[in-house]
Amino acid sequence: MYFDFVEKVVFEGANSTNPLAFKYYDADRIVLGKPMKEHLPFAMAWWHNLCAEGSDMFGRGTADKSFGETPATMAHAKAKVDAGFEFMTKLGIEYFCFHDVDLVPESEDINETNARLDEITDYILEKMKETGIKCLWGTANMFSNPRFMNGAGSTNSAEVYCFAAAQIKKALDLTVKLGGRGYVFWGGREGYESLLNTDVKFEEENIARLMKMAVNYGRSIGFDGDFFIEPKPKEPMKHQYDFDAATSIGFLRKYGLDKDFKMNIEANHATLAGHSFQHELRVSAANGMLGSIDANQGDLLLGWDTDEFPFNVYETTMCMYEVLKAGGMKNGGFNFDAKNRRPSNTAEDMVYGFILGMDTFALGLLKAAAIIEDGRVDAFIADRYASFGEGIGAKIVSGEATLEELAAHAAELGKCSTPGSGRQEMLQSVVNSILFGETK
Ligand code: XUL
Ligand code: CO
Repeated sequence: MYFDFVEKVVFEGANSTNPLAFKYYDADRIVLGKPMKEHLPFAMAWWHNLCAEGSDMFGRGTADKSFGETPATMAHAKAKVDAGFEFMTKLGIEYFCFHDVDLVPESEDINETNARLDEITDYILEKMKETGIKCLWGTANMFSNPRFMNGAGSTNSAEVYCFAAAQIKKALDLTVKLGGRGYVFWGGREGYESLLNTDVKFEEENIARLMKMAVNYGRSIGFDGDFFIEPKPKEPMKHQYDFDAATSIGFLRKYGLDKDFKMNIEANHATLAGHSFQHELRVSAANGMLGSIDANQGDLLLGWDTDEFPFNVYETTMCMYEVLKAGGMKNGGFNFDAKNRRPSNTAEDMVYGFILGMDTFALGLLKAAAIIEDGRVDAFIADRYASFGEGIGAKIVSGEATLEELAAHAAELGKCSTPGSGRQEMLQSVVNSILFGETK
């Protein structure tokens, strides 16, 4: 037992002052016809929760994640599994996400690493059977090992490319073994620092070839979930190819990968790209590609990926509004790709981080449902485009209109009427009143 200070984190309601209780996340509460836990399939990110010790560029870690064993041993890898399952069970988290090398210490020899991965996933499978906890998605870490310094799919070295392929193949095997519903490509080093040494066209083609091979292999071993691209504009590279959702969707379509892939949208990556979280979700949903979410929050005053636990209810409300409008996520979930701040270095802080994140998303869900039930925002949007529901507008939408016909229509009118107010401030007031209601 690593988290022996808590038996189980339970829902106590908004008035509770117990820091180890949920204030808003009430797993079985029905919202818009289904329980909160089905709207919000939360996942624990193995890397942040069980591996990251809070080191940064200026200093070593502050949190002890040894879980009673010597780091970089298989005993430690197993202790992480024990701690992780205890943590998820106590918080009611039903899924986890992993990179290959989060699970075991990486050896110099990939064959040895793979043998360790086989051993640890046998152990994880046992724990999954005991607890009912499931795997949301798996991925291969193709950015930490020095061999990936010039990229993985975008590397200049055919040998490195083969190691990337080998890691993807193994990570897909493990994802299928653990019943994962998704497989993620986050292109950490798939980008460039300087165009003076980079063949962009070639690198993008090579990334697409690797993804195609992954799809073919995944399908051949029975993986019927979704492949996800997780867009991010920069960091670690100056420029990353999967800049944002629109760029990634264009890339997938160009290479015929759009039927197998969807987006895994991370809040902090959206803001790094100069977009809102909601924008990235909307663009994905509008293209039928809203797949999964990396649930965190950035700091707009900083230009890097701070991966904070989300506390901004306005943001999660708008996120959940998009998710509800898109009809939920099929194979996706809400993966807390988030870490405690460096000075929050105790086991209690790990639990507080998840309570904060889960409560913030639960509140967002409740408020988004309230916006939808209130109906004013949706009615305004529907009405805003009403001129395309009849007459010449309907003809435009049906695709039958010609440019000449529309020009003739304009000529007949002579003067154009105003298109109607956008009413932004009124709508923002509506949202505020739904969010905050009456105050004491
Ligand atoms: C990095 C990031 C990754 C991916 C998985 O910014 O978000 O942890 O989620 O590789
Ligand atoms: Co992420």
